[in-house]
Amino acid sequence: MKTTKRYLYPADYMADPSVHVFNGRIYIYPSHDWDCGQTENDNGDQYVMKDYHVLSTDDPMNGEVIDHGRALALEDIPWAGRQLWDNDCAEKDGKYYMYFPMKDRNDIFRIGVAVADRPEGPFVAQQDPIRGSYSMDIAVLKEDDGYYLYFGGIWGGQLQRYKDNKALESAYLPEGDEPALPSRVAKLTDDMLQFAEEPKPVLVVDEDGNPLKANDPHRFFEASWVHKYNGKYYFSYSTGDSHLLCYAIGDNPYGPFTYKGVILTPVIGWTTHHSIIEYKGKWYLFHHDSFPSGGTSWLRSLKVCEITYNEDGTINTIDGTDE
Ligand code: FUB
Repeated sequence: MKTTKRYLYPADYMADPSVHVFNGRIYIYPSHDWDCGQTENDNGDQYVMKDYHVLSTDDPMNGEVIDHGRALALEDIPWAGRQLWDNDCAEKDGKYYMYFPMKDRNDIFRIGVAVADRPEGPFVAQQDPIRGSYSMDIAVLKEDDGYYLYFGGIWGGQLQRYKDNKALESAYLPEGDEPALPSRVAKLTDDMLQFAEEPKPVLVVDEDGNPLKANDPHRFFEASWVHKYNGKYYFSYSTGDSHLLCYAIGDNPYGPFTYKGVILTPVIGWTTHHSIIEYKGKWYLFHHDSFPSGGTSWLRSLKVCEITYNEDGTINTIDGTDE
């Protein structure tokens, strides 16, 4: 369906919005795109982000959106290589923990943690990445029994280089009827700085309980997000090369999640990436497209629109293009 959408911050190129409500206000944790002059490739070398800004608002469709400025920069991260991709933030006991993927000096994605006293930062990075972390695209779910960190993405996201949380000698990307590579989830330690357990696969299955296959255009590619609605867990994600945002429903943070449908049809630009929150009784999809940059896939603009549910808990599909 067509719906009213808003470009949230036309003054700058930003993407991959992870959104949370802290102290009654919406805080947006995006990637910060810039025109790096790189040629586009499947490894994502054109996404060479160097810092993070935090935005906030108290009215997503109409209110002022404030850019709180640089919250964390590459040069302030002790283990920095390159490419600050999709981050997320969680609050615990009045402290704010930013989780960010970045390539280390060997060009391997790891997940770092940076800590702040306020949701907008500034954030101070830990000396080293999370032990045993790999790949990218972070989302954190806060539950009564702790915090769950979701991560992973294929192709440039490097997930195909791992099996059972160990690096493979040669990357292996499933094909055809083989089960698709799943996202991963791990609970965090009480101090929020490490994995408290071995990461587990996040299975997306069909109505018969079979994992979606590698050749299914609805299979997981990157951009995990989890929200709760009516006591159920909604795992949503990008399908990458088929350019959809899809979702699946489960009974707990680990899944399995049963595939339910498409949230957003393809947008202008190669990537699609999002988060979903409830604010003041309405549900919002934050995402991005490359329409304002004329389709340049690494110059993306943040957007927001409302989403609606049907009585059975399914989400009404939104058109990714507006015209
Ligand atoms: O922004 C860089 C990468 O592009 C993200 O990590 C992916 O989800 C895609 O949006």
